[in-house]
Amino acid sequence: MIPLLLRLSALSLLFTTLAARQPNVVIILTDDQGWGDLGVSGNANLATPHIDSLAEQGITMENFYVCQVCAPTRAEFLTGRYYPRTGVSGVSRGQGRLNPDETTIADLFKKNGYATGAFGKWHNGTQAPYHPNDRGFDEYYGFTSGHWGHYFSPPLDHNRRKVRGNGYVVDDFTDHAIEFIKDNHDQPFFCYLPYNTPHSPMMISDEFYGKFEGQEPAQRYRDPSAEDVMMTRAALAMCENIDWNVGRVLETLDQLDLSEDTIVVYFSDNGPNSYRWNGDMKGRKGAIDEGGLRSPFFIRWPNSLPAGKSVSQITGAIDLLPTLTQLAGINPKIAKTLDGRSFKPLLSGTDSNWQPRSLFAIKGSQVSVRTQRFRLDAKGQLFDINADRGQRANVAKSHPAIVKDLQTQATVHKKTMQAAFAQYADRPFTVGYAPSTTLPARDGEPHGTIQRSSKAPNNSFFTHWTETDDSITWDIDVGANATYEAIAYYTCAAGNEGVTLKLSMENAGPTKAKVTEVFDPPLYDKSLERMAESHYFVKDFKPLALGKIKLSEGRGLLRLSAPKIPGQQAVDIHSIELHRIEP
Ligand SMILES: [Ca+2]
Repeated sequence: MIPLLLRLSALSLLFTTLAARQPNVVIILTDDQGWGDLGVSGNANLATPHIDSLAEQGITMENFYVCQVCAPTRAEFLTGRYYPRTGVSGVSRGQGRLNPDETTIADLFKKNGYATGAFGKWHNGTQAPYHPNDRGFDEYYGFTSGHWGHYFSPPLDHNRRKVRGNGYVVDDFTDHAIEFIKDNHDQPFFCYLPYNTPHSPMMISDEFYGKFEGQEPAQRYRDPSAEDVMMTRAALAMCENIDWNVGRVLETLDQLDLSEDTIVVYFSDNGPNSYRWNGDMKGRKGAIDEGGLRSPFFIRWPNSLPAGKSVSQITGAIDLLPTLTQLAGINPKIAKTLDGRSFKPLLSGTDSNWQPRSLFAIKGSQVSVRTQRFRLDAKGQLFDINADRGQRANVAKSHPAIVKDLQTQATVHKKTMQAAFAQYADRPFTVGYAPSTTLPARDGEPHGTIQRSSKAPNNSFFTHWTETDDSITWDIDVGANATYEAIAYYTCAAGNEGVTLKLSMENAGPTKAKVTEVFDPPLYDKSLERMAESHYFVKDFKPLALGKIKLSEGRGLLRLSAPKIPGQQAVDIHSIELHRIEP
């Protein structure tokens, strides 16, 4: 006789199987890939059959808009809200941080029983409570910064632990996503795959670059003299690598018999990172014109959505939280105002009540407004996008009433966004909100002779430290009164050993340690970076225990100094790590 418990569990398994299964969701977000960097958009310079298949088997949103740069788009996708409301203002020095009081799309799916994972470039905060593991993702593998200095087996973050990547980052992120999908194949999952290419550094293996090496692109930017063909070749090779990885994800879904039940979404976070073929559109990444803002967008869900359909209504990243939750039958209610709206009616064809709308792009004090027909650009010029995607003919004089209306809308939007963001403009870096906190060089301030290894802080370290008066400071907010074990990640050239490092805060510390060990590894090999001039410098760093420091709750400046420099220089510094010891 079968034990009752076993029979009951078999019964509940049966009911689970019979009940409408909540769809899985896979979001593929690329980085600096333009609308035009795909075969399906009409670019014959490259082949992207797997991504193109999403358009053939799913729905294309023809007029899908994102922000002009990375972190803002990610924030809008995660929250359904315009990015200045969420605390995000830019891409570096903590500007990408998404306020902890925002509800993310992952929070909503997790609350509804989904397994949640993110694999790739996060770019919405590094320290707790901004880390992806604090934002609704059970599983995280990638890097949290705005860009990364090396793409072959670089240092990465796996659920807040420092790990070394395995192979080309996009392949590596895909491997982890596939593993996550396999592990969760028998329950609903939400898999966010924010790839970090074709963002620079333009590193790509010969396997993908070979086809493009020496090739003259047949289709060019509308002003070919502005195009750097070396950059185009590398970007297109990176896009073919993305396509290969998208193919691996789709094949995994097929193998697990999950394709029918899985919503797959594909889009990019801003326009192309160089002038290359992009339809006839004006501008590139960073511009609040069509070229900087229009993204490819495909959504495939064989069980419920038609294949090969195109939707022309304007939509954007702010719409994804309401749309995807509605498709999955999840209540999208969040405590804050949603800016986006669900475009499920457009997908299913019941769009008779779709109301006209304006989509706004904001860059500092500049605003651009897109309506279904027009774009008012930041200079007040009006373009009839339906007839003139390239924004060549200013038709403001023919439509004075529309210009006036859109200018008013732009002004209101700017005031609203600036007022919303003002309260978040000054945010220190959080320490002690999780057992371990990393303060990278990116978030620090060099003083005296100390310099950054590269112009862009995102993946930099501090170098050229020669004077005992020099120091590095981090503006921090300590979340918990506690004693912290401090570690500095350093390199030290031969002859410079014997440096004393001192860590202090106004009323805390100091704690000191002497660098006794020379550690001076070479920079990572950059032979697979395809641009002649490289701004990326990466090397390994070694931990040095600085001792314990007792920090009090509240804001202050954490300072690293070197009271003794016996050699030519002190040390290079990558980051400070603070481990909270429970009081
Ligand atoms: Ca980007």
